[in-house]
Amino acid sequence: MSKFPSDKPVLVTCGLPYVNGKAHIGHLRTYIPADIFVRSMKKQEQEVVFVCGSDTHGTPIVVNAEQLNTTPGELVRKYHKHFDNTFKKMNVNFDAFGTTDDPENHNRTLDIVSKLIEKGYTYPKTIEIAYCPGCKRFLPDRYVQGICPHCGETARGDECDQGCEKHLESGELKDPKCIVCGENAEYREQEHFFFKLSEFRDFLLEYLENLEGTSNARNYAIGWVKQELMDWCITRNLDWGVKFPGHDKLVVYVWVDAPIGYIAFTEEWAEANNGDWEKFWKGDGRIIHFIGGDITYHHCIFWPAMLKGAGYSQPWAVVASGMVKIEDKTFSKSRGYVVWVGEDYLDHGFHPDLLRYYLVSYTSHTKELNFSWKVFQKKINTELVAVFGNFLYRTLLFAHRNFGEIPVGEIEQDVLDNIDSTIAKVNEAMEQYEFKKAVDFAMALASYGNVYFQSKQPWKLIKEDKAACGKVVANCIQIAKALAILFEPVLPQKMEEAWAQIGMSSDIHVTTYRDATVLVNSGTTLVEPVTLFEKIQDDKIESMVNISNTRVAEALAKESGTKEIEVKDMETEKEKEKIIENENEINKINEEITFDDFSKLDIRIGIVVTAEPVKKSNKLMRLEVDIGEETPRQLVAGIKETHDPEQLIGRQVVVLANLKPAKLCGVESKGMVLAGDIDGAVLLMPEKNVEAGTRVR
Ligand code: B3M
Ligand code: ZN
Repeated sequence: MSKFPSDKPVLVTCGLPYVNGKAHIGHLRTYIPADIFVRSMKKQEQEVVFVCGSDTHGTPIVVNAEQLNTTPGELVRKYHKHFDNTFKKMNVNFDAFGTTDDPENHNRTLDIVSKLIEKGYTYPKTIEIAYCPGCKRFLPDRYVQGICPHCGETARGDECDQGCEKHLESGELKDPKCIVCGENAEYREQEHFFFKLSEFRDFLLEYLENLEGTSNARNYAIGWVKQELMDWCITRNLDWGVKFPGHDKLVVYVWVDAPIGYIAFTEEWAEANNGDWEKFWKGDGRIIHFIGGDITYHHCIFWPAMLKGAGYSQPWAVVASGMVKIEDKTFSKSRGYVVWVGEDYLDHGFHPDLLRYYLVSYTSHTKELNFSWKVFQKKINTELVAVFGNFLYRTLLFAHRNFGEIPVGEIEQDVLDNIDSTIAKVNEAMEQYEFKKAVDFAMALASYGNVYFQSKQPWKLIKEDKAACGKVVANCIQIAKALAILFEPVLPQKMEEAWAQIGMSSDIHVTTYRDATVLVNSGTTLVEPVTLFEKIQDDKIESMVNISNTRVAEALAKESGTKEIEVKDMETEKEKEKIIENENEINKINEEITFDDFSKLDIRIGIVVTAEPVKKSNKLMRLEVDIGEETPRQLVAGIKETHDPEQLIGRQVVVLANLKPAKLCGVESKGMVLAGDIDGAVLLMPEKNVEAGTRVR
């Protein structure tokens, strides 16, 4: 049975962007599919409200403001505007877009937290908080960096963001350091407040069984609840945020007031539109959260428990997207793998709708999405231009030239059936949050239109039988009308233009799927059409690729520093070989070095691409190792006696990448492969396969 339209109103929300920097393509993976979903709901005649807002609190904001020498208030005002504008430009159409610093959110948070306190779901506890003796202050969450106790990766105070992604409680992080001054932090005792998440285990298990949305969210959450639920510390030592009731020096943890923003923004929508927010948050309206997969824990566990505890309704569905990669590399601002929505896309004259199309048609919503300029170009050129655009343009141009209006002609049952079945399939896919499938079904109708046009040969018919030709054209325009409606959620601005071109004067954004089979009006004047989608040229894409390559190269240079390490005493070839062989005493610990000394070493994980023995040497092997650069590095290693070339290819090794190049037996080595020297060389290898170029620290 289909889930929509339902008489229960639907509230759609998107994960709130931290407004501490610019919008990038990774952000859009939540907002664009959600906007498409909402527009499609409207076309299905489902009552739906769409809210979002800026996440303005927590250390992500405070730390950034401090680094940028501004106040949190200034910072969030600036980027709130930026996000609001970006969403408007990308045609993401929220009914309300507030901020978590709005009075509505302060009040709602106070209400919910007070209810949790009243009902005994919170308790005080003395815990260890990182404290910086240098800065003389407590270091919540992102103010502190150290080692994850679970996986050993570098982690922040509240989450292992680079490793196992686990949430960390205060005091868990090992070797804590202040991120502002770099000093070692110490743990000091302080009283904080906890939320009794552990009491919600049975509730959550039952709740999650019935949670709608994508299965990735539900399954992960069930897995976590079955393991162990830890109580959450919900207070922090910060000035900026929502005050914890009765404690002037504490604010609530950002993950308390951020999701409450969803309620506050619904209230803001209600105030402005004479609507009723309680039908969602206290009634049986359906709340659907669109989020990035990395914040599933917060939305499927912490948030429903908090709502339940405070006596509010819980989300009906959680739709979690896969991650975004940039040109096959893990998204990373510091490494330059980022595509900014403004300066890298819109400012280059690309139409917002094209990116919307790419983001939903690339792959299934829960899978990883790889942004690549070349794939972007290919998809636009071969799908939007060659199939959809081509059908619209040839139909409308032919109609305009030969009739000047929509000709008279009976619409064939087969055409109407095809439109109906496409709509049914699109709806079904939308209901399963399979946006790619939905777009593909719509595109299949465009292909059907092309085949229809081609097989009926209207260019011949016009000379033989104008009435028969008129009928073909009328049918094509019916298909074009249906396509405009079906594609409006994905390409809202372009379809406005298409709508005008087929002679429609109504507002396409309020049309419904039912309108798609309402017969077109013969006699409607047709203006001369213009092509809706232009082919993206190779040189344009090349220049975009250059921009991103330059950014990555700059980031790399910045990261590894420009100075190469001077290695002394490497006069003769023999001696150089000796160092590589590492025949020195391994027991004696070398002179102490500082962290700064260590950080000059650029050590990376690489993948061996080529391996061959160096002919003139007994010990040396020539390797080519991919360390994430454009071409693999040539390295020479003293491993000929211990390793077969075949066994090495494809293996991951650890490379010192900024060692001054040296010639060994006439072969240049640009860096060093690291190995333990116990009984012959023992190559260092990572515990599991990671991306080539991954830094070792
Ligand atoms: N501001 C962004 C993130 O962690 C965070 C989302 C809040 S949603 C209530 O992805
Ligand atoms: Zn400090």
